[in-house]
Amino acid sequence: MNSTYDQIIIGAGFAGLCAAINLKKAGENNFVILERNDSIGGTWYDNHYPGAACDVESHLYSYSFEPNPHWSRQFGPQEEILKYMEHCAEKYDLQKHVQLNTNVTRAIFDETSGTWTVSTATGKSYTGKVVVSCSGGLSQPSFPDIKGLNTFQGKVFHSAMWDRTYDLTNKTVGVIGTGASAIQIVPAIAGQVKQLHLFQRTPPWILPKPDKDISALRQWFYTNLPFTQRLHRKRLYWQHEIMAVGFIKNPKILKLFSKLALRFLKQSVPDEALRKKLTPNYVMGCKRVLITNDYFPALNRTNVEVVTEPIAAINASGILTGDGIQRNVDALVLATGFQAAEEVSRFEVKGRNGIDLNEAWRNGAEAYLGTSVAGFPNMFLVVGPNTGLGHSSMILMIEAQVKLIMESLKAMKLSKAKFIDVKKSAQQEYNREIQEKLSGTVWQTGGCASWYQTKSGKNVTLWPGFTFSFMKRTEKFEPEKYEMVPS
Ligand code: N01
Repeated sequence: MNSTYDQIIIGAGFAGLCAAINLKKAGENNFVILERNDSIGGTWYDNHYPGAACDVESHLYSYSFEPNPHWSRQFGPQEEILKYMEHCAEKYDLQKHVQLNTNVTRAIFDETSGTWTVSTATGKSYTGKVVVSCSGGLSQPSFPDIKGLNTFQGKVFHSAMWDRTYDLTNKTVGVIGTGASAIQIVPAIAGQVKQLHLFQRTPPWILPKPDKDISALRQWFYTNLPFTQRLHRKRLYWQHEIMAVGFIKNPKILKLFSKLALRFLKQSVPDEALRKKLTPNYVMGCKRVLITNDYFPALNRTNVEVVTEPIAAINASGILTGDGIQRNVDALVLATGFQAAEEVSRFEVKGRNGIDLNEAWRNGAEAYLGTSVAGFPNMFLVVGPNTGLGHSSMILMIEAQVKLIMESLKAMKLSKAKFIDVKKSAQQEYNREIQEKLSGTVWQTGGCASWYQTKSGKNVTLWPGFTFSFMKRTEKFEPEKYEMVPS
């Protein structure tokens, strides 16, 4: 069975919904959104582990065109973010465009017709002039390569695949990983479980989270005097942009924040031995800086142990560390992150002359403005290579990319092009510039390994600049950077 559309959007997370809303606003209605899950929401649907919340303030981590005056907290919890997304889908009448449980397996471009054929695991295929891939930068869970993991007889969770039907009460639990997910999970379950063993490989840098309820009065102001909400968003925006100076321009600025973090650690963890385990030995910012108020208190609990001895193996009953100590556990939480830099395309993509996207990206993913890849015409990526942020809200980048896509579609329509293909030279020049800028940043020089980089050390995930500079570059379609193939 084949259905024909003007645009095919892959993924119904923040990026996919943003693309769909903008298509609607431009009067386009013949598009489909293919979503692998049984609901919209993307990462905010997948990541429903206990304690899941955003670590960017909700008034910034939301669409600029769809302010929500009713955020209950500074940093919205997962359920509230998902509800906001559902509200957007309903308001812009998107549900009728969404095909759930539709996992894309392949996208093939036909140069003669200038169309893409997208196949799915359900056996259905879709033809469209344009593909907007919004399949997520952090959507493929990464499972640790630990000997014996599959021999464990208890319950195993990945943080992004939480099983809410499993009751952790009075269980002995092992948590592997101390990233952004783990620091939310550990405090949320520490009081419920009998014993928690937290296996830490690298301690994260942690700052206090300026989180609090948003009062009814403030919500009233935001509802009735919308400029107050806009002002609040602006203030948050600039607060975050200032952080970029430290990450990109002058890592010395981060020294100040490191001092703050060390003081926070000292105040929060009285036990010196534990504090030592929790003290990072790399430059702040090299890995994502985490914010939390309840992680250290959770680690101070008598039923929580921080294990820094490397894991030697997992066996049927638990975890064996290098020092020969076996810790038996009922459940194992893998808060081990996502395949980001190493993950090339999740599904097969074939562009002009049958070139394969994974093959084109074998030395690390790259695109022009994170959006177009030479040889893959009329395919646009949202949250593509080097569009991630270490300092602010991804929604800002998503909106900028979608704006560029809309401009590209407009230009294509005006010139009656069959398809547009970014020039290889433009892509190469852009990526040379990006890699050069990245070379001086804390992400490359900070002395850590992170999901930002490929195994060879190439940073293919982060945008090395301010968000306003990305917005500026994506504001207009530059015809000279593309090959416009006439109909
Ligand atoms: O994953 P991570 P995450 N043995 O990759 C450890 C976003 N996010 O899911 O640091 C032992 O950060 C690994 O150790 P090390 C956010 O962008 C946002 O927590 O590599 N340990 C690390 O401690 C974030 O950056 C929110 O030495 C192993 C951990 O697992 C991104 O998602 C919330 C191991 C993985 O940390 C990913 O965060 C949550 C092994 N074999 C996530 N393999 C918001 O609030 C890995 N580890 C918006």
